[in-house]
Amino acid sequence: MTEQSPALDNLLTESRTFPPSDEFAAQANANADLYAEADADREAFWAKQAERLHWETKWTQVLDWSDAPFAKWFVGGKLNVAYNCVDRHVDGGHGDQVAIHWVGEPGDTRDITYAELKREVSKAANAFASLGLVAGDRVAIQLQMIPEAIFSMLACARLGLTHSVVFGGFSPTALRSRVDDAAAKVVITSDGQFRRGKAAPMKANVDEALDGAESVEKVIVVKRTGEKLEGEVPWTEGRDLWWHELVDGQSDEHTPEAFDSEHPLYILYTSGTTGKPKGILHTSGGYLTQAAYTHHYVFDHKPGQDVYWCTADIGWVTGHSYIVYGPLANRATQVVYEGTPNTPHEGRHWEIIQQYKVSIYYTAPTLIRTFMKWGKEIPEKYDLSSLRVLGSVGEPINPEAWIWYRDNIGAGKAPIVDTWWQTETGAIMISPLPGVTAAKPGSAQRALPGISAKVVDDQAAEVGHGGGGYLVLDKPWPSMLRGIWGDNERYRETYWSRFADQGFYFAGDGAKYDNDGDIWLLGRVDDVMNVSGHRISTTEVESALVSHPTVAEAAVVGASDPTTGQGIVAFVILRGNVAQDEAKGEEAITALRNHVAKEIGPIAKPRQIMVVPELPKTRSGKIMRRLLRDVAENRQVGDVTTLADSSVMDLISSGLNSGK
Ligand code: 6R9
Repeated sequence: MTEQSPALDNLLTESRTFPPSDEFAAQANANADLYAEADADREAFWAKQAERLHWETKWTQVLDWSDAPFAKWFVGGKLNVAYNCVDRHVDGGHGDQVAIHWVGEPGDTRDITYAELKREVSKAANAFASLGLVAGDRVAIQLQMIPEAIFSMLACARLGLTHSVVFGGFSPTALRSRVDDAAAKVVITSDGQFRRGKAAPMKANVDEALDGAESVEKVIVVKRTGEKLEGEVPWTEGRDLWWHELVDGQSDEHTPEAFDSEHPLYILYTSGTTGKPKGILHTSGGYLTQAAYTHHYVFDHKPGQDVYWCTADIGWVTGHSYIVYGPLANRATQVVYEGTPNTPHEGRHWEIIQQYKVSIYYTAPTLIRTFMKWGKEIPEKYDLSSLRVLGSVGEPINPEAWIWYRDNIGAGKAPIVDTWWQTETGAIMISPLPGVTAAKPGSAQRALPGISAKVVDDQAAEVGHGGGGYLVLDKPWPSMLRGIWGDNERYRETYWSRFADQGFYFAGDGAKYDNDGDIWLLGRVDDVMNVSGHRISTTEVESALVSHPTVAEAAVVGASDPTTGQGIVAFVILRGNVAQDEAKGEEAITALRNHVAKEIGPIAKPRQIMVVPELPKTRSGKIMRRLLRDVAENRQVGDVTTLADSSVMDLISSGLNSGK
């Protein structure tokens, strides 16, 4: 990847920059001196950030890296994570501040103050303790976005139980393998969940998953859909307990115990390129420090003033760090929304922003492109003037989507923070700082103060400005993963073997520096195509397609090709406001192919472009290119269990077959 292909040049032509306004800069949490301060003494910098938290016992050493790649941060320190996220704010006189404006999909709402959150978490902690759970035990949680999901996570943290949240849409097989791997003693779920206006069973899936699961002693069931759910909720006497029967009668007082800074806080499974999912392990002190630090600076969050909304699901790491731990540690008032963005109508998010005067909004590029597809007329109907910071996470954001987001959601002025990080990194690593950075659409730009990232070539040598290669993290960071649950060897192998001599963490992402030395993420290294010997990233072709006025979303894969090695096959979704039949026609498709050639170069011209109604995505919004490659190569479509909506592949295949 050292040699520069024409495709890699393309993103460099994106030269628009958006410096912060004086007004924003004057009030910003961050300032440019933070970088120098962190560079001067990294450990002192992190020690200062750790002071954001309440420590029962102070640490004696900031970082112990002697057993690399197994890090220990804030060695000897003791704290309770839930105390830091809840009780501390009540003790500080903020018990009446709303912690969570919860909005249910059917329209029911609940405002939860910090005082109430403390009572709910205490009751749940007393309930879990009554089941005999002790610090170190694992609890699996498969819940939709309801308050009990957050109460459960915090109650676990309060007792030193290690939670493993499994996304609500995952299949019984996926749940079972995660329950078994962590040997979870308790599983928390609900009777059913509302999805697009309908009640769908949850408990029935959990029962299917747990058939014969040996570690599981109790299943706690939150009643959410109740009468609305068709059929009986299957029940195993002696094992299953209703949440309200177990929790409601408990005392709402509970004294938290302080745990070691390195006490395991949670396991979160993420899919590997092959084989079984990896249980990414996060611990307490360093994790919470970086979650709180990044939430404070990257979102310019002001407690008591801002209303923050992160649209992620708690089944994803973004929900852990930027709904539960970071914001609550920082005494945020936040919106938590249960449902999908188009239930009951496509303006639902904007309606919620208008109603609660949301000031910070953090979402994923896939959703921004979906909003583009629905059309700007929809957000135009709402008052979004409360918004002052916009965030993006999960994928590279195409410059066109970035500009659309800023213009149509951010009134042409809200700073956008494009935040790069991973389940493994635990918290944001590369991002502009609002009020400091002159933002560039499509680039995450620069490692945060205290963090070090580099783009290197195959030989681990840092590439020059304008060069592309692999993204590595060359220094340990507080919220880094502490391993893969039960598999130290796989941890070393997956992340630390590629650049073992240099001790770099291999992120698995392709990246490049532009001429100013800013970092552009180019997608997973396995998403790089090789067309006639030219390395072209899927991201770049997708960006070129989305920059065309008829295209809302695009996914690009490299399909094997007898002459060129790989050929570029693109799947596109058209924008809502274009004449669909015309835009699907041969002429329009040729125009699109030429558009890509013009934007990137003839080598990047897609061999084939297919217009589809939907794209296969995981719930965290990542396109599953593996499945599209199956379609492009005329294979039977592979495992779809991690898709947010598994019917999408049928929709794509049937659309294509009928179109031919
Ligand atoms: C937080 C999260 C991690 C992978 C990561 C990269 C992609 C995330 C990005 C981004 C470009 C961004 N990614 N944020 N790529 N720009 N701002 O998404 O965690 O689900 O573990 O995914 O997502 O490829 O390696 P996770």
